[in-house]
Amino acid sequence: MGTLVRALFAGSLDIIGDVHGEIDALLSLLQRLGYDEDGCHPENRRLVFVGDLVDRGPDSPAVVSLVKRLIERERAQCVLGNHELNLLLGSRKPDNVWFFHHPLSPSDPAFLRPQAWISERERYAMLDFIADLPLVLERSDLRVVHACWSDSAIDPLRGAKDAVAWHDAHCERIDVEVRRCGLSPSVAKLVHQNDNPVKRLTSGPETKADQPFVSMGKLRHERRVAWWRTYSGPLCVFGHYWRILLPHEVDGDLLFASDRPPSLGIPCEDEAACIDFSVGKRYIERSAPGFSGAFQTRLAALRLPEREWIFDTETSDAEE
Ligand SMILES: [Mn+2]
Repeated sequence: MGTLVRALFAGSLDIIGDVHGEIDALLSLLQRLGYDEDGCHPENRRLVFVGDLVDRGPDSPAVVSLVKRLIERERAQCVLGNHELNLLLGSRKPDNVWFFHHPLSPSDPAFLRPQAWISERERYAMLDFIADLPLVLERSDLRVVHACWSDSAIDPLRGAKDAVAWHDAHCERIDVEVRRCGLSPSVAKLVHQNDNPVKRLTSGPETKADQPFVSMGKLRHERRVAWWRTYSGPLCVFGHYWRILLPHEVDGDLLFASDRPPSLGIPCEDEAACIDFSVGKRYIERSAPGFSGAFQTRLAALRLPEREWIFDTETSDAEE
C-alpha cells in the first residue's frame, strides 16, 4: 500500500474531473486530448483523475478498469473521491447499488437506472485498487485533491497508508468529544464532516444552512462551503462540486457565480480550480422528457501548464 499523500507526476498533465461511470464521455475526452487507448500521448503528457470515478452513470466498472490499467502503465494517477470512500467503508447508498447489490425500494429512482453491475469476483479486486488510491497528490507548483485542500487535515496524514483506518479512528475520537461536550445531533454531524481529515478532503467543509434546501432530491440542513475563495498557495485542482446546474435546479450552496462551462480558449485563472462540470447528472438529462441527445453537462480536463479547458463535447449548446 502506498501513502495517502503522494508525489504528483512531473511534466505536462491533463487533469480530468469526476467521471461518475460515464465511460463514453471519458473515451471521447481522452481522444480529444490526443491519448491512444493505452493512455500514451504523442507529447508524453500524462493524466490525473480527481476521484469520483464511480456511481450515477451507466458503467462504473468500465471506468474503473480503464483508469486502473492507465495507472498500472504509469500513464495516470488518481485520488480517492467520496464515492470511492463509500465503497471502502461499505456505505450502501442508492447510487452504489451496482456495487453492493443491496435491496432498494422499487420506487427508488436508482432501481430503474440502466447500470452495469459488478460481479462478486470483480468487487474484491476493485476494492483492492480503490484502497490503494492516495487522498492527495502534490508537487511544488500543483496540488490535486478530490474536494478540499486543508493543510491542517493533510499534515497529520503524511506517511499514513490506510484511509479507512484513519477515517474510523477520527470517527471514534469525534464521537468521544461529542458525548463529552453534549453536542446536539446536528452540530455533531458538522463536526464529523469538518474535523475528520478523510471526510474533509474527500467531501469538503460544511456549515449550517440559513434555510433548509433541496439538493439532488434530498432536504439538506447543511451547506457546502466555498473554501477555495480564501485559498492561497500553489494551483489546487479539485472536483466534487457541481459546476453546471440543470434547468430548475437551485444552487442552495451558492458556490459558483456562473453555472456555464468556461469558453474554449479562455485560460483558467483560478488559484484553486473546480473541474467537475456535472457529467454525473447525465443520467438525469437522459431521462428528461424530450431529451434531444445534446447534454448541458460536460466532462472536463484542465491542461497544465497551458491552463486550457478541454471538454468531452463542444460547449456551444450550453453557451447559447
Ligand atoms: Mn465527490
